[in-house]
Amino acid sequence: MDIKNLRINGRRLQDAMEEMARIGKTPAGGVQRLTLSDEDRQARDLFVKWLREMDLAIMIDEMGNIFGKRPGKNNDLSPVMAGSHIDSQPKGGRFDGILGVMGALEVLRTIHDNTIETERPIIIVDWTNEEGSRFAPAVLGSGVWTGTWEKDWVYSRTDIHGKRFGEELERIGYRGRLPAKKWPVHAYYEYHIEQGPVLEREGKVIGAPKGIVCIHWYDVYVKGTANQVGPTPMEGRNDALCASAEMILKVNETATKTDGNLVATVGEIHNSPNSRNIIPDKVHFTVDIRSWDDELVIRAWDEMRKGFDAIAEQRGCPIRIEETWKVKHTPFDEKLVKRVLETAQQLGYPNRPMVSGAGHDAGYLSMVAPTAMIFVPSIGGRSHVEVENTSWEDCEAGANVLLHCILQSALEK
Ligand code: HGY
Ligand code: MN
Ligand code: MN
Repeated sequence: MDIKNLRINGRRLQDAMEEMARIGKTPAGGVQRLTLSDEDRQARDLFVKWLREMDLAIMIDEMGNIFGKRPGKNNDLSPVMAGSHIDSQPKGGRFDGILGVMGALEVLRTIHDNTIETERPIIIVDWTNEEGSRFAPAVLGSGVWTGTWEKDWVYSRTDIHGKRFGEELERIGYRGRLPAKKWPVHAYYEYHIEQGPVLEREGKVIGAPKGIVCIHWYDVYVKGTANQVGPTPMEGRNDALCASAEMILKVNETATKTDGNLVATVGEIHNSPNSRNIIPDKVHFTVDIRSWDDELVIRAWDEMRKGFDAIAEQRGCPIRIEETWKVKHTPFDEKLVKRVLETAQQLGYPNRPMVSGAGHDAGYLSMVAPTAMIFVPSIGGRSHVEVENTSWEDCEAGANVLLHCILQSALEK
Protein backbone atom coordinates (compact mmCIF):
# COMPACT_ATOMS: atom_id res chain seq x y z
CA MET A 1 0.00 0.00 0.00
CA ASP A 2 1.30 3.46 -0.81
CA ILE A 3 2.20 4.97 2.55
CA LYS A 4 0.74 8.29 1.45
CA ASN A 5 -2.76 6.77 1.52
CA LEU A 6 -2.30 5.33 5.01
CA ARG A 7 -4.79 6.57 7.62
CA ILE A 8 -5.31 5.75 11.26
CA ASN A 9 -8.39 3.91 12.48
CA GLY A 10 -10.57 6.69 13.92
CA ARG A 11 -13.04 4.30 15.54
CA ARG A 12 -10.28 2.43 17.34
CA LEU A 13 -8.81 5.75 18.56
CA GLN A 14 -12.23 6.77 19.85
CA ASP A 15 -12.66 3.40 21.62
CA ALA A 16 -9.29 3.77 23.33
CA MET A 17 -10.12 7.34 24.41
CA GLU A 18 -13.53 6.28 25.72
CA GLU A 19 -12.03 3.39 27.67
CA MET A 20 -9.46 5.71 29.23
CA ALA A 21 -12.19 8.29 30.02
CA ARG A 22 -13.90 5.67 32.18
CA ILE A 23 -10.85 5.66 34.50
CA GLY A 24 -11.34 8.50 36.99
CA LYS A 25 -14.62 9.51 35.36
CA THR A 26 -16.34 12.35 37.27
CA PRO A 27 -20.13 12.69 37.60
CA ALA A 28 -20.15 15.74 35.26
CA GLY A 29 -18.36 13.77 32.51
CA GLY A 30 -14.78 14.83 33.07
CA VAL A 31 -11.88 12.88 34.58
CA GLN A 32 -9.86 13.00 37.75
CA ARG A 33 -6.60 11.10 37.29
CA LEU A 34 -4.24 13.01 39.59
CA THR A 35 -0.58 12.15 39.20
CA LEU A 36 0.38 8.93 41.04
CA SER A 37 -3.17 8.37 42.23
CA ASP A 38 -4.92 5.00 41.97
CA GLU A 39 -6.65 6.28 38.84
CA ASP A 40 -3.29 7.19 37.31
CA ARG A 41 -2.08 3.68 38.09
CA GLN A 42 -5.15 2.08 36.50
CA ALA A 43 -4.69 4.11 33.33
CA ARG A 44 -0.98 3.30 33.25
CA ASP A 45 -1.72 -0.42 33.64
CA LEU A 46 -4.15 -0.26 30.71
CA PHE A 47 -1.62 1.65 28.59
CA VAL A 48 1.12 -0.91 29.36
CA LYS A 49 -1.30 -3.76 28.53
CA TRP A 50 -1.94 -2.16 25.10
CA LEU A 51 1.79 -1.70 24.51
CA ARG A 52 2.36 -5.39 25.33
CA GLU A 53 -0.26 -6.40 22.75
CA MET A 54 2.03 -4.93 20.07
CA ASP A 55 5.15 -6.66 21.46
CA LEU A 56 6.79 -3.32 22.08
CA ALA A 57 9.85 -3.26 24.33
CA ILE A 58 8.56 -1.55 27.49
CA MET A 59 10.80 0.61 29.69
CA ILE A 60 9.79 2.39 32.91
CA ASP A 61 12.30 4.81 34.38
CA GLU A 62 12.92 6.20 37.88
CA MET A 63 10.38 8.96 37.27
CA GLY A 64 7.71 6.49 36.21
CA ASN A 65 7.94 7.67 32.60
CA ILE A 66 6.64 4.79 30.46
CA PHE A 67 8.29 4.12 27.06
CA GLY A 68 7.23 1.60 24.39
CA LYS A 69 9.81 0.96 21.67
CA ARG A 70 9.14 -0.37 18.15
CA PRO A 71 12.40 -1.38 16.43
CA GLY A 72 13.35 -0.03 13.03
CA LYS A 73 15.59 -1.45 10.30
CA ASN A 74 18.58 0.31 11.86
CA ASN A 75 18.36 0.46 15.65
CA ASP A 76 21.65 2.29 15.92
CA LEU A 77 19.85 5.36 14.60
CA SER A 78 18.28 7.69 17.18
CA PRO A 79 14.53 7.11 17.60
CA VAL A 80 11.52 9.18 16.69
CA MET A 81 9.46 9.77 19.85
CA ALA A 82 5.83 10.73 20.36
CA GLY A 83 3.63 10.97 23.42
CA SER A 84 2.18 13.19 26.10
CA HIS A 85 0.66 12.60 29.56
CA ILE A 86 -2.01 10.40 31.17
CA ASP A 87 -2.42 12.40 34.38
CA SER A 88 -5.17 15.02 34.60
CA GLN A 89 -6.32 18.06 36.53
CA PRO A 90 -8.59 17.52 39.59
CA LYS A 91 -11.75 18.17 37.57
CA GLY A 92 -10.09 17.76 34.20
CA GLY A 93 -11.21 16.91 30.71
CA ARG A 94 -11.26 13.66 28.70
CA PHE A 95 -8.77 14.93 26.07
CA ASP A 96 -5.94 16.91 27.72
CA GLY A 97 -2.79 14.79 27.54
CA ILE A 98 -4.44 11.45 26.97
CA LEU A 99 -5.22 12.33 23.33
CA GLY A 100 -1.49 12.61 22.68
CA VAL A 101 -0.76 9.23 24.23
CA MET A 102 -3.71 7.47 22.58
CA GLY A 103 -2.95 9.24 19.29
CA ALA A 104 0.61 7.91 19.36
CA LEU A 105 -0.72 4.46 20.32
CA GLU A 106 -3.10 4.53 17.35
CA VAL A 107 -0.23 5.54 15.06
CA LEU A 108 1.82 2.55 16.26
CA ARG A 109 -1.20 0.24 15.87
CA THR A 110 -1.65 1.48 12.30
CA ILE A 111 2.04 0.99 11.48
CA HIS A 112 1.93 -2.44 13.16
CA ASP A 113 -1.20 -3.54 11.27
CA ASN A 114 0.37 -2.55 7.97
CA THR A 115 3.73 -4.16 8.88
CA ILE A 116 5.56 -1.02 7.86
CA GLU A 117 9.28 -1.20 8.45
CA THR A 118 10.76 2.18 9.34
CA GLU A 119 14.44 3.08 9.16
CA ARG A 120 14.47 4.36 12.72
CA PRO A 121 12.96 2.95 15.89
CA ILE A 122 9.82 4.68 17.17
CA ILE A 123 9.22 5.25 20.88
CA ILE A 124 5.86 6.15 22.42
CA VAL A 125 5.93 7.82 25.86
CA ASP A 126 3.70 8.71 28.80
CA TRP A 127 5.44 11.43 30.85
CA THR A 128 4.81 11.46 34.60
CA ASN A 129 3.23 14.52 36.27
CA GLU A 130 2.73 16.85 33.36
CA GLU A 131 -0.04 18.76 35.15
CA GLY A 132 1.78 19.86 38.28
CA SER A 133 -1.57 20.20 40.05
CA ARG A 134 -1.00 17.60 42.78
CA PHE A 135 2.80 17.88 42.83
CA ALA A 136 4.19 21.26 41.74
CA PRO A 137 5.87 22.24 39.51
CA ALA A 138 4.52 20.78 36.26
CA VAL A 139 6.21 18.56 33.64
CA LEU A 140 8.41 16.89 36.24
CA GLY A 141 8.81 13.54 34.42
CA SER A 142 10.12 15.10 31.24
CA GLY A 143 11.93 17.75 33.32
CA VAL A 144 14.10 15.11 35.02
CA TRP A 145 14.55 13.10 31.80
CA THR A 146 15.84 16.16 29.94
CA GLY A 147 18.11 17.17 32.82
CA THR A 148 16.31 20.22 34.24
CA TRP A 149 15.40 18.73 37.63
CA GLU A 150 17.19 16.29 39.95
CA LYS A 151 15.31 13.06 40.70
CA ASP A 152 15.79 13.27 44.50
CA TRP A 153 14.43 16.83 44.65
CA VAL A 154 11.35 15.71 42.75
CA TYR A 155 10.96 12.66 45.01
CA SER A 156 10.83 15.08 47.98
CA ARG A 157 7.95 17.16 46.58
CA THR A 158 4.78 16.81 48.63
CA ASP A 159 1.09 17.28 47.85
CA ILE A 160 -1.23 19.31 50.11
CA HIS A 161 -1.73 16.23 52.32
CA GLY A 162 2.05 15.87 52.83
CA LYS A 163 2.30 12.75 50.63
CA ARG A 164 5.74 12.54 48.99
CA PHE A 165 6.21 12.08 45.25
CA GLY A 166 8.80 9.28 45.57
CA GLU A 167 6.64 7.28 47.99
CA GLU A 168 3.52 7.67 45.86
CA LEU A 169 5.47 6.55 42.78
CA GLU A 170 6.61 3.46 44.71
CA ARG A 171 3.09 2.85 46.03
CA ILE A 172 1.53 2.66 42.57
CA GLY A 173 4.32 0.36 41.36
CA TYR A 174 5.79 2.67 38.72
CA ARG A 175 9.13 3.57 40.22
CA GLY A 176 11.27 1.97 37.54
CA ARG A 177 14.97 1.21 37.86
CA LEU A 178 16.01 2.72 34.52
CA PRO A 179 17.75 6.08 35.10
CA ALA A 180 15.50 8.95 33.97
CA LYS A 181 18.13 10.21 31.58
CA LYS A 182 17.73 11.50 28.05
CA TRP A 183 19.05 9.63 25.01
CA PRO A 184 19.53 11.10 21.53
CA VAL A 185 16.18 11.74 19.85
CA HIS A 186 15.81 12.30 16.09
CA ALA A 187 12.43 14.03 16.42
CA TYR A 188 9.76 14.38 19.12
CA TYR A 189 6.10 15.02 18.24
CA GLU A 190 3.41 15.82 20.78
CA TYR A 191 -0.22 15.71 19.73
CA HIS A 192 -2.55 17.75 21.99
CA ILE A 193 -5.81 19.68 22.13
CA GLU A 194 -5.32 23.43 21.71
CA GLN A 195 -7.02 24.27 25.02
CA GLY A 196 -7.96 27.68 23.62
CA PRO A 197 -10.40 29.34 21.15
CA VAL A 198 -8.24 30.11 18.09
CA LEU A 199 -8.65 27.04 15.85
CA GLU A 200 -12.41 26.79 16.38
CA ARG A 201 -12.87 30.54 15.84
CA GLU A 202 -10.98 30.41 12.54
CA GLY A 203 -12.42 27.10 11.36
CA LYS A 204 -9.01 25.45 11.29
CA VAL A 205 -8.51 21.76 12.10
CA ILE A 206 -4.75 21.65 12.74
CA GLY A 207 -2.58 24.08 14.69
CA ALA A 208 1.21 24.01 14.67
CA PRO A 209 2.57 25.97 17.64
CA LYS A 210 5.90 27.70 16.98
CA GLY A 211 6.62 27.15 20.68
CA ILE A 212 5.38 27.50 24.26
CA VAL A 213 5.16 30.69 26.31
CA CYS A 214 7.41 31.59 29.23
CA ILE A 215 5.82 30.34 32.48
CA HIS A 216 6.53 31.48 36.06
CA TRP A 217 4.93 29.85 39.13
CA TYR A 218 5.19 31.42 42.58
CA ASP A 219 3.80 30.37 45.97
CA VAL A 220 2.92 33.26 48.30
CA TYR A 221 2.48 32.78 52.07
CA VAL A 222 0.78 35.62 53.99
CA LYS A 223 0.93 35.81 57.79
CA GLY A 224 -1.57 37.72 59.94
CA THR A 225 -2.88 37.63 63.52
CA ALA A 226 -5.74 35.32 64.37
CA ASN A 227 -8.37 36.48 66.83
CA GLN A 228 -12.02 36.17 67.81
CA VAL A 229 -14.05 38.02 65.13
CA GLY A 230 -16.51 39.50 67.65
CA PRO A 231 -14.57 41.48 70.25
CA THR A 232 -11.67 42.43 67.92
CA PRO A 233 -12.15 45.95 66.50
CA MET A 234 -11.60 46.46 62.72
CA GLU A 235 -8.88 48.96 63.55
CA GLY A 236 -5.45 47.31 63.83
CA ARG A 237 -6.43 43.88 62.54
CA ASN A 238 -3.82 41.88 60.62
CA ASP A 239 -6.24 39.96 58.45
CA ALA A 240 -4.20 37.67 56.18
CA LEU A 241 -7.18 36.95 53.92
CA CYS A 242 -7.95 40.65 53.28
CA ALA A 243 -4.27 41.26 52.53
CA SER A 244 -4.28 38.29 50.15
CA ALA A 245 -7.44 39.54 48.46
CA GLU A 246 -5.77 42.86 47.67
CA MET A 247 -2.66 41.04 46.41
CA ILE A 248 -4.73 38.79 44.17
CA LEU A 249 -6.43 41.82 42.63
CA LYS A 250 -2.96 43.31 42.07
CA VAL A 251 -2.04 40.20 40.03
CA ASN A 252 -5.17 40.58 37.95
CA GLU A 253 -4.76 44.34 37.38
CA THR A 254 -1.09 44.00 36.38
CA ALA A 255 -1.90 41.34 33.79
CA THR A 256 -5.00 43.08 32.44
CA LYS A 257 -3.14 46.26 31.57
CA THR A 258 -0.68 44.37 29.32
CA ASP A 259 -3.48 44.30 26.69
CA GLY A 260 -3.33 40.58 25.99
CA ASN A 261 0.45 40.16 25.89
CA LEU A 262 0.54 38.43 29.24
CA VAL A 263 -1.81 36.41 31.42
CA ALA A 264 -1.61 35.88 35.18
CA THR A 265 -3.82 33.85 37.46
CA VAL A 266 -4.21 32.98 41.12
CA GLY A 267 -5.76 29.52 40.83
CA GLU A 268 -5.17 27.97 44.22
CA ILE A 269 -5.68 29.40 47.71
CA HIS A 270 -5.58 27.87 51.19
CA ASN A 271 -6.93 29.89 54.11
CA SER A 272 -6.26 29.04 57.75
CA PRO A 273 -7.76 28.37 60.18
CA ASN A 274 -10.71 28.84 57.77
CA SER A 275 -13.32 29.21 60.47
CA ARG A 276 -16.08 31.78 60.06
CA ASN A 277 -15.46 33.28 63.51
CA ILE A 278 -11.66 33.53 63.49
CA ILE A 279 -9.72 36.27 61.71
CA PRO A 280 -7.49 34.37 59.24
CA ASP A 281 -3.80 34.41 60.11
CA LYS A 282 -2.31 32.19 57.40
CA VAL A 283 -3.03 32.25 53.67
CA HIS A 284 -1.15 30.45 50.87
CA PHE A 285 -1.94 31.28 47.25
CA THR A 286 -0.31 30.51 43.91
CA VAL A 287 0.60 32.88 41.06
CA ASP A 288 0.90 31.69 37.43
CA ILE A 289 2.27 34.24 34.92
CA ARG A 290 2.68 33.55 31.18
CA SER A 291 3.79 35.41 28.09
CA TRP A 292 5.81 34.78 24.91
CA ASP A 293 7.86 37.79 26.07
CA ASP A 294 10.13 36.64 28.93
CA GLU A 295 11.13 40.22 29.85
CA LEU A 296 7.46 41.21 30.15
CA VAL A 297 6.91 38.36 32.63
CA ILE A 298 9.86 39.54 34.71
CA ARG A 299 8.63 43.15 34.68
CA ALA A 300 5.06 42.13 35.56
CA TRP A 301 6.23 39.95 38.45
CA ASP A 302 8.41 42.78 39.71
CA GLU A 303 5.40 45.11 39.75
CA MET A 304 3.23 42.48 41.50
CA ARG A 305 5.89 41.93 44.13
CA LYS A 306 6.21 45.64 44.85
CA GLY A 307 2.43 45.80 45.25
CA PHE A 308 2.48 42.81 47.61
CA ASP A 309 5.18 44.44 49.78
CA ALA A 310 3.17 47.67 50.07
CA ILE A 311 0.00 45.75 51.04
CA ALA A 312 1.93 43.59 53.52
CA GLU A 313 3.38 46.74 55.10
CA GLN A 314 0.09 48.59 55.23
CA ARG A 315 -1.81 45.63 56.76
CA GLY A 316 0.97 44.33 59.00
CA CYS A 317 0.88 40.93 57.24
CA PRO A 318 4.43 39.83 56.35
CA ILE A 319 4.80 37.59 53.27
CA ARG A 320 7.13 34.81 52.20
CA ILE A 321 7.47 33.92 48.51
CA GLU A 322 8.73 30.68 46.94
CA GLU A 323 9.84 30.62 43.29
CA THR A 324 8.29 27.29 42.32
CA TRP A 325 8.89 27.15 38.57
CA LYS A 326 10.41 29.37 35.89
CA VAL A 327 10.76 28.29 32.28
CA LYS A 328 11.68 30.60 29.40
CA HIS A 329 9.54 30.63 26.27
CA THR A 330 10.61 27.60 24.22
CA PRO A 331 10.63 27.75 20.42
CA PHE A 332 10.04 24.46 18.55
CA ASP A 333 12.09 23.17 15.60
CA GLU A 334 11.20 25.29 12.56
CA LYS A 335 11.65 22.39 10.10
CA LEU A 336 9.33 20.11 12.06
CA VAL A 337 6.76 22.88 12.60
CA LYS A 338 6.77 23.40 8.83
CA ARG A 339 6.40 19.62 8.37
CA VAL A 340 3.26 19.63 10.56
CA LEU A 341 1.70 22.44 8.49
CA GLU A 342 2.66 20.85 5.14
CA THR A 343 1.42 17.44 6.23
CA ALA A 344 -1.89 18.92 7.34
CA GLN A 345 -2.15 20.68 3.96
CA GLN A 346 -1.41 17.47 2.02
CA LEU A 347 -4.07 15.64 4.03
CA GLY A 348 -6.56 18.40 3.30
CA TYR A 349 -6.90 19.81 6.81
CA PRO A 350 -7.13 23.64 7.18
CA ASN A 351 -4.21 24.65 9.38
CA ARG A 352 -2.29 27.58 10.88
CA PRO A 353 0.83 28.31 12.93
CA MET A 354 0.25 29.61 16.47
CA VAL A 355 1.73 29.83 19.98
CA SER A 356 0.94 27.48 22.88
CA GLY A 357 -0.28 29.30 25.99
CA ALA A 358 -0.35 25.96 27.78
CA GLY A 359 2.72 24.19 29.06
CA HIS A 360 3.62 20.75 27.68
CA ASP A 361 6.33 18.11 27.97
CA ALA A 362 7.31 19.23 24.47
CA GLY A 363 8.69 22.35 26.17
CA TYR A 364 11.51 20.44 27.85
CA LEU A 365 11.92 18.02 24.93
CA SER A 366 12.54 20.98 22.62
CA MET A 367 15.60 21.84 24.73
CA VAL A 368 17.24 18.50 23.85
CA ALA A 369 15.70 17.37 20.53
CA PRO A 370 13.98 18.71 17.41
CA THR A 371 10.37 19.03 18.58
CA ALA A 372 6.96 20.02 17.22
CA MET A 373 3.36 19.80 18.38
CA ILE A 374 0.09 19.15 16.59
CA PHE A 375 -3.03 20.89 17.93
CA VAL A 376 -6.69 20.18 17.25
CA PRO A 377 -9.59 22.48 18.25
CA SER A 378 -11.11 22.61 21.72
CA ILE A 379 -14.88 23.07 21.46
CA GLY A 380 -15.78 26.43 22.98
CA GLY A 381 -12.07 26.94 23.62
CA ARG A 382 -12.52 25.17 26.96
CA SER A 383 -10.00 22.95 28.77
CA HIS A 384 -9.04 21.94 32.32
CA VAL A 385 -12.81 21.62 32.80
CA GLU A 386 -15.15 18.62 32.73
CA VAL A 387 -16.89 19.91 29.59
CA GLU A 388 -13.58 19.83 27.68
CA ASN A 389 -14.40 18.42 24.26
CA THR A 390 -13.02 17.86 20.76
CA SER A 391 -14.91 16.25 17.87
CA TRP A 392 -13.89 12.68 17.02
CA GLU A 393 -13.44 13.83 13.44
CA ASP A 394 -10.82 16.37 14.57
CA CYS A 395 -9.20 13.76 16.84
CA GLU A 396 -8.84 11.51 13.81
CA ALA A 397 -7.45 14.34 11.69
CA GLY A 398 -4.78 15.19 14.26
CA ALA A 399 -3.76 11.56 14.58
CA ASN A 400 -3.42 11.30 10.79
CA VAL A 401 -1.08 14.29 10.81
CA LEU A 402 0.85 12.68 13.67
CA LEU A 403 1.05 9.39 11.69
CA HIS A 404 2.56 11.04 8.63
CA CYS A 405 4.92 13.30 10.58
CA ILE A 406 6.24 10.30 12.50
CA LEU A 407 6.60 8.24 9.32
CA GLN A 408 8.46 11.01 7.49
CA SER A 409 10.92 11.33 10.38
CA ALA A 410 11.21 7.56 10.99
CA LEU A 411 11.98 6.88 7.32
CA GLU A 412 14.88 9.37 7.35
CA LYS A 413 18.27 7.64 7.30
O1 HGY B 1 -0.15 24.45 33.12
C1 HGY B 1 -0.28 24.01 32.00
O2 HGY B 1 -0.42 24.73 31.03
C2 HGY B 1 -0.28 22.51 31.77
O3 HGY B 1 -1.60 22.06 31.83
N1 HGY B 1 0.54 21.84 32.75
MN1 MN C 1 -1.74 18.70 28.70
MN1 MN D 1 -3.26 20.30 31.35
